[in-house]
Formats: sequence, structure tokens, C-alpha cells
Amino acid sequence: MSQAEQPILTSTQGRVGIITLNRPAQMNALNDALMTALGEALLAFDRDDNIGAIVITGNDKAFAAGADIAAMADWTYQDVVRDQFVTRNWETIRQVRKPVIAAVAGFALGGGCELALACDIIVAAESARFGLPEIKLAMLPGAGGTQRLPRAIGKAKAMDMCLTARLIDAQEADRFGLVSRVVASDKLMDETLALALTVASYSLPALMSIKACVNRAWESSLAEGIGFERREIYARFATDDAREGMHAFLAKRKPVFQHR
Ligand code: CO8
Repeated sequence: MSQAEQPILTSTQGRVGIITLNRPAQMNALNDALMTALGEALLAFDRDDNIGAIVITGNDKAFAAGADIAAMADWTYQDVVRDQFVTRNWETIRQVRKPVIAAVAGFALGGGCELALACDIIVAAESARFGLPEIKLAMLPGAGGTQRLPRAIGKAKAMDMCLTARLIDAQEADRFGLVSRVVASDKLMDETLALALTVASYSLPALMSIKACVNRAWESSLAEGIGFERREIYARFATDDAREGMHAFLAKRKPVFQHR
């Protein structure tokens, strides 16, 4: 398969794994081949000891304009149940324990917005446009959108976006708390890579532990979350990196983490 035909491209920079969605002629519409390749690439970077953080990005026009409507248009109920649509490959991202950062320029619509929402940090270019326009197709944001969006931005804003199909720009997404940061469009990859390299420079067990704790806050009561967090902070004392981090601070030197 030539590079142009591959649904995703992968590369690395330092300890950062980069995955570029690569269906530009279809606005990176997320078909089965792309989502399976994305899941495999995510798991490969997650297994790789030399990687500490993962970036998912698209192109200037689109992060991804949603699930591939051309592929889905004639599917039946039986087809999607039998094939475990979404569950089979879209949800692979939930298995990833390292931080995943979405670098979003242009359209992040429908499944594209949901993919960004499934990432841990979203960096938005000024050009980014977010929306859940599935209602226009008599569909619904069924790759986590109706669940992650209200948790991220609250019920009122989520209902507005899901029921009206209105697109919001990067600034509004920032005000809603849908994105982590907004950056100049021509600086998107520079800024995201700087952020990702910083994250990846920290102790990997600590990063994975923080990710698990914050995700637990989404999915549990405060008491349960606090209990989970307490076990995780106790577990830091079992790591070489925590000892190194604290002793390096006291010795006024840079820590050297071994990621264990
Ligand atoms: N699927 C398939 N093809 C697409 C998609 C898509 N989601 N989006 C764009 N394309 C294609 C267009 O058909 C067009 O192809 P062609 O050149 O062959 O005609 C090409 O990309 C360029 O698109 P446009 O000519 O439309 O470009 P514009 O700049 O005029 O508009 C938009 C860009 C605004 C992004 C427009 O293309 C658009 O509205 N796209 C559809 C957005 C949408 O409805 N997304 C939601 C899809 S449904 C979904 O995501 C459900 C997710 C949850 C279900 C379960 C998980 C899978």
C-alpha cells in the first residue's frame, strides 16, 4: 500500500508517538479500515517502552468529519449488531494507558469530535470547528458523544450541540471546557509536540496513574474516586522514579527517570 493509500500515518519524535489520520479527500471520514489501523497504532505505541505520550492529528481542513457516511448508509440493524460496530475498534482507545493528545485543526464533527473527546488532552487550532451534527442524519453521537460531552461541558451545552447540530469554533469550545488549549493555527503541531514532549519526559508509571485517577473521577462517586486515588498515591512510593524525583528536587538537580 502506498503512503497515500494508508488510512493513518505514524511517526515518532523523541518519546512521542504521532498518528496522522490520512483520508484527506474524505475529510478524514472514519471508516472501518481507519479505525482498526488507529486502534492497532495506539496499542503499538502503548506497548513501546520508548514512547511516553501519543498525539493524534489530522490535516489543516479536518481532524475528522465523522464516521464515514458513505460506508454506513446502507447498513442494517443486524449488520451493526453482528459486527459490533464502534465496540470492535472505536473503543480501542479506552485500553490505552499512556496520555493521548488530540491536535485538532479544521472540522472535528460527529465521530471526529467523539474521537477527540476520547483523548486525554485536546489542543485546538484557531481554525478548529467542533460539532455533533448526527441529528441532521437522523443518527446520534453514538461513539461516546452523548456520554462524554455532557461530562465534559455539562448537560445544557451538550444538549444544545447534540440537538441543534450547531458547530462551535475553537474559542467557544475553550469557553465550554471542551478543549484544553487554543493555539494559532500555524503553530498547532509545534505547540502540541512541545506539550507532548514535556508530558512524555515525566515518569511513565506516574503519568499512567494520573490518567487512571482522572478517568476514575468521570466514572465514580467522589468517595470511590478518592479511595482509588489514595491507593494510587501509595503505589507511587513503590516506584524508583518517585524516590528519584523527590531526591533530585532536594539535591537541586534534574531528575533522571527510569520509568519504573
Ligand atoms: N463521511 C463520508 N464522507 C465525508 C464525510 C463523512 N463524514 N465528511 C465529508 N466527506 C466527504 C464529502 O462527501 C466529500 O466527498 P466528495 O468530494 O467525493 O463529494 C469530501 O469529503 C469533501 O467534503 P465536502 O465537499 O462536503 O467539503 P465542505 O468543505 O463543503 O464541507 C463538511 C465540509 C462541513 C465537513 C461536510 O463535508 C460535512 O458536513 N460532512 C459531514 C459531517 C457529518 O455529518 N458528520 C457526522 C457523521 S455521522 C457520525 O459521525 C456518527 C458517529 C457515531 C456513530 C457511531 C460511530 C461510528
